[in-house]
Amino acid sequence: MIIDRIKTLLTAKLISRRSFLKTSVASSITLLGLTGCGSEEETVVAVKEEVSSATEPVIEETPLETVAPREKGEVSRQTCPRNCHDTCSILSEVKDGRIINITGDPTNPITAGGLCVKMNHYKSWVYHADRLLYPMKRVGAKGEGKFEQISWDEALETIATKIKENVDKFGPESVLKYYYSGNLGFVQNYGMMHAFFNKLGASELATNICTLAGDKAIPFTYGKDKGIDPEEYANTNLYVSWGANEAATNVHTVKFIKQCKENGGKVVVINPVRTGIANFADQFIQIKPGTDAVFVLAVINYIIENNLQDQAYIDAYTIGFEELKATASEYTMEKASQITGVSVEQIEEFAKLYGTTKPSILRIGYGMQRNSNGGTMVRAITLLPALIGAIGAGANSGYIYINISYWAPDYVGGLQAKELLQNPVRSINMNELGKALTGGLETTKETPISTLVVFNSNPMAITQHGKLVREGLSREDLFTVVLDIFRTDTADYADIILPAATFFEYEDLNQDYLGYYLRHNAPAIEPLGESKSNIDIFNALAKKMGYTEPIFDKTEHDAVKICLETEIIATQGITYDTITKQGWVKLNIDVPFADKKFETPSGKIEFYSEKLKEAGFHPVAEYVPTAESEEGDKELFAKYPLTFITSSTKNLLNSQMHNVPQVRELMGEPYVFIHIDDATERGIVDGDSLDVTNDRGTIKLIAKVTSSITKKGTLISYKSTWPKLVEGGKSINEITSDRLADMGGGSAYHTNLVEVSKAK
Ligand SMILES: Nc1nc2c(c(=O)[nH]1)N[C@H]1C(S)=C(S)[C@@H](COP(=O)(O)OP(=O)(O)OC[C@H]3O[C@@H](n4cnc5c(=O)[nH]c(N)nc54)[C@H](O)[C@@H]3O)O[C@H]1N2
Ligand SMILES: Nc1nc2c(c(=O)[nH]1)N[C@H]1C(S)=C(S)[C@@H](COP(=O)(O)OP(=O)(O)OC[C@H]3O[C@@H](n4cnc5c(=O)[nH]c(N)nc54)[C@H](O)[C@@H]3O)O[C@H]1N2
Ligand code: SF4
Ligand SMILES: [Mo]
Repeated sequence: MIIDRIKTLLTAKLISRRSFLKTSVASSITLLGLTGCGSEEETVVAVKEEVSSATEPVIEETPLETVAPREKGEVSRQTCPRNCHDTCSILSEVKDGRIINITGDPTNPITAGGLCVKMNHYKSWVYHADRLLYPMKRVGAKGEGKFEQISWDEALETIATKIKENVDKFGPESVLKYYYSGNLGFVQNYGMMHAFFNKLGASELATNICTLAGDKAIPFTYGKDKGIDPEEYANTNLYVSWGANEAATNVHTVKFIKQCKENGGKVVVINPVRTGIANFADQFIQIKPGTDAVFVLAVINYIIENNLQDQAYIDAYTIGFEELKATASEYTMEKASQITGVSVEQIEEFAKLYGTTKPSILRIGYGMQRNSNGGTMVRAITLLPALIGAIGAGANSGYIYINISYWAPDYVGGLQAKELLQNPVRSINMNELGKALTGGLETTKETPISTLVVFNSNPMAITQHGKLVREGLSREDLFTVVLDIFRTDTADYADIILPAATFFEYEDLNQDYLGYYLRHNAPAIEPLGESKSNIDIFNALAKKMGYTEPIFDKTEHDAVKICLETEIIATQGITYDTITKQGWVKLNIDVPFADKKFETPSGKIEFYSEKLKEAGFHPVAEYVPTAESEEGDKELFAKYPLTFITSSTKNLLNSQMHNVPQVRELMGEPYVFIHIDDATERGIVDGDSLDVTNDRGTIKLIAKVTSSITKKGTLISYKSTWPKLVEGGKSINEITSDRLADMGGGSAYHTNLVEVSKAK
């Protein structure tokens, strides 16, 4: 049986390569690019999975007996709306009202035919036996998970009545929406639901949970964050992966990074974790978490001491070079090596390479800035490309962080009816949900939150300091409504659960937040059971509340059209017909900073920033230890000496897919990588069940003992399993910190000290 299966896969792989070559060169590269990008022991599974996904679209073309004939159906085009850089274009086939096949669209250059290990299981997700198909009301205790089916009318009536009651008693600001990125569609995430809360006068939710410290840091240097096109990785001479994990979080760019190498370029990884890219990088710098600013300043010092900077560029387009020189001179190689755990030779090797290679691209990941010193780390990194004149020097030169600032706000403004908000309202930072619900915030002390409406998020799995979030959601006086596709841990605390449709069941518009594409999502099938899209749900609720504004009569189709009429899209000649024809269109975006105009106070790149100083930071850059580290808190470190990083895994997309049995089988029990020295000191061997503990709580993980994935002192696990699906009922975010990053009020998930022991 197994041999037959492997034979089928291998035959199909060959066939698929052949026919992919026929269809598009880019898609064949995807096949090559996707294989071998997983880390160590994960690679075998990854190869099998990606092969199976890549073969799906072409099986019908093969006459071989080993491959079963596949049914054909009507094809429509979707876009994967997950919070994933790739934003894959999808083709699905429908027969008799049911999806029979889901594949990547081979015509798109980025996503080129394959999906990813997790979303290869999209069909099992759409038709999952646990899909919520009807509205439900809670009949057990909060968190117990006992619900009873009710009608839509009863559900909406109950919600409208309770909201009105709570608004009368406590005021509209006692109502809070909690949403984030379960679905990043312009309509279904940023659309008219916000008009509903504006009309109500509910509290604002300050987003985001993901990139804020970096978002805030970059403009100090460049005025605005404008990253290069990731397809250009293939055309550069040096690609630096800095605190990113492309092989897990951005799989379709791995082929471009490999092309960079194939063309003679160099690849460097700077990360405390040996990522998939590190496996083929020319240099892997396994840095101590939270210390990147020291590394950068030592590199800058070396570049200036060796006169490798681009002085003509610096003189023309920057201010503060002398201050930069003076600041960097304090960061000697020896000091940097001691703090970062990277050898002097390695720092020098990188400095020489970076100082002498053009063009180069710095890929700044998001993991690093989820730290109490995340903003200062990103600020320091942004100084590097300016020093060597890489900014505005061409399409394949510069840096890339999150490209969404080019366009997003322009698209959705019209859907949110901001004019309906009559008075200014308080804003609650989504990173402090636990505190907000339990009276731990100044802003919620006087008017506690009475009503919580959750959509596109699963805070019990993804939000920091889970113990507090659970405490808050358990409050008997809190009325909670959850819109979701599944009965998540969060939904278990709801008074009313509303069944949400999947993106195969509604229309939307999406934008890559890294690539330069705009993509359309057409519905493939009718919503399953009585499920409804977010927009349909909020429109119906608005009617129950008695709202008569025309915005609540707009359908999702209307909303897509409104977005397409906004200036940035309309001026590029993109219409409904053009976008729906192929499902995606590449936006015409200039080479970032080609005009050398910077929206900083000086109009130049600012090595020295007065604004940064006014905000309470070093005006150039500095090293600040993280709040939970040996230097940051000696007492805490004595108790909890291990830094616990919990970033992405290729098997999940945040909390999504963890409830799909095939995916859980692939992943196995949640695990943590522990360095062999740390394990030995504690009598831990590979496979042991561990208690991972700090003052916020204890969770259970299986030990994976390693000598290379992480260094001594750092533990690596991943976000964001469902608490109810793991041993002990508590997952990663039970023990992560809800302290805020230094800039922008961002999250600091990785500023997290723990101790481990064999499970009791
Ligand atoms: N420990 C740790 N935790 C982290 C992070 C970390 O680095 N470490 N990273 C954080 C980051 S960066 C992020 S962005 C967050 C992400 O966290 P979230 O934004 O919560 O994202 P997801 O887990 O993808 O999705 C949440 C829910 O949305 C639902 N959903 C999907 N589509 C729809 C729809 O169309 N309608 C409705 N109503 N629901 C839908 C899904 O079923 C799922 O239950 O996690 C954060 N959590
Ligand atoms: N498969 C998959 N893909 C995803 C997601 C997912 O959950 N699964 N999540 C999506 C979301 S919401 C986001 S925001 C993006 C995130 O995309 P990425 O930024 O690529 O991923 P992260 O996993 O958050 O963190 C990246 C890396 O930061 C490193 N890191 C942590 N601390 C430090 C540090 O102090 N210094 C340095 N140099 N590195 C550090 C971690 O080791 C990790 O490898 O990915 C998206 N794509
Ligand atoms: S999760 Fe990312 S890589 Fe996977 S299908 Fe969706 S967009 Fe593509
Ligand atoms: Mo994120």
